[in-house]
Amino acid sequence: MAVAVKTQNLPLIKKIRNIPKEEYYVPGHRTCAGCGPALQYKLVAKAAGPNTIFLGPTGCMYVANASYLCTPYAVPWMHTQITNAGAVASGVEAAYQVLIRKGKWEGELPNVIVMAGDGGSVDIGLQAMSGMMYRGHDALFICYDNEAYANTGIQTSPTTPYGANTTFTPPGPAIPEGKKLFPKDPPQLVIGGHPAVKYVATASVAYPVDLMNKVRKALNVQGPTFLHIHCPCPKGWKFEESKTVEIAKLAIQTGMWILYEWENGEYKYQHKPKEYKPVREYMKLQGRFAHLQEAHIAKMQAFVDAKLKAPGIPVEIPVPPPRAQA
Ligand SMILES: Cc1ncc(C[n+]2csc(CCOP(=O)(O)OP(=O)(O)O)c2C)c(N)n1
Ligand code: SF4
Ligand SMILES: [Mg+2]
Repeated sequence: MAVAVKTQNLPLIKKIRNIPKEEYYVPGHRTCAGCGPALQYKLVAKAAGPNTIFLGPTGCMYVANASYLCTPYAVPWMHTQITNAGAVASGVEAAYQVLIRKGKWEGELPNVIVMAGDGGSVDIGLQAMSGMMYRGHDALFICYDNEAYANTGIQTSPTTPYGANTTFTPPGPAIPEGKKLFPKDPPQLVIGGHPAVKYVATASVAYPVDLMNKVRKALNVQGPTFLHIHCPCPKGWKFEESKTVEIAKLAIQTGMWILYEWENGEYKYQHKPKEYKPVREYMKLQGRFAHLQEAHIAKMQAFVDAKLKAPGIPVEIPVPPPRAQA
């Protein structure tokens, strides 16, 4: 007889003092001082707890964490190719469903969590992520967004902001602003194309309780879920490593990052400032924007102003003309 699949119900955290003390992402890794992705990993692992399996596609959160046969993961973790984390997560989840149904695994279905960079989720890893969501696997896909292909030397990715200086978008006489394109919108990609997904949220390392509760809500939902987590990267964004949380907060205070949840078609916003600061306040602390001229900053401000009219909902963004006419 088939056995019903038991799923977890993780309680929401009301106050900082209720955050579990146990760590499942422990010290001893080799990420840079002030690494935003490492901070979010610690928070996600705490929120998810011991009954968790992480899938880690290639990127800083694999390479800088797992070196010389040592890892900081105190729960099962598996490396995947940068291209296929969604496919591996699908296989892990499907295997547990079968084991439980056949009575060969007596516990609850583990939390299956993909911890992918922006490259491993909405660029090189997009097809596998989309497949996992399309087929409706019970897994959480996290895009920890440091807005670059950081591990291979800070190359531009589809979430790198307009105007950023990366190793593939160096500013120069021909293109003074560095990156010309505006970023992709990962949550909207997921919401727009995947009817099986019922919960999507954005989060930030600046608001740990909000982040952890979004992890728990996503894990409590049966089916595929998606979190987009803003993670400042001192090396790639060129800022002092003690300012990671300050920069993350400024992103929200200037409208460069919007915190929201999308649940069954409804939007809810969190930590929305009463008044937004100019984007310049956020940009001036980061060396990746140091070359920008007034006109470029004004273009960024106009983009953010348009986004804030309908936060979380796609807006028309400036796109370059077809290449032949450029
Ligand atoms: C198919 C493939 N292409 C390129 C690479 C090289 N590569 C390894 S890590 C990486 C950067 C990944 O960027 P992201 O997913 O954003 O994670 P981050 O390093 O920023 O944490 C790249 C391009 C690879 N491993 N596999
Ligand atoms: S390059 Fe950025 S993301 Fe990678 S370990 Fe350093 S701070 Fe973290
Ligand atoms: Mg990245």
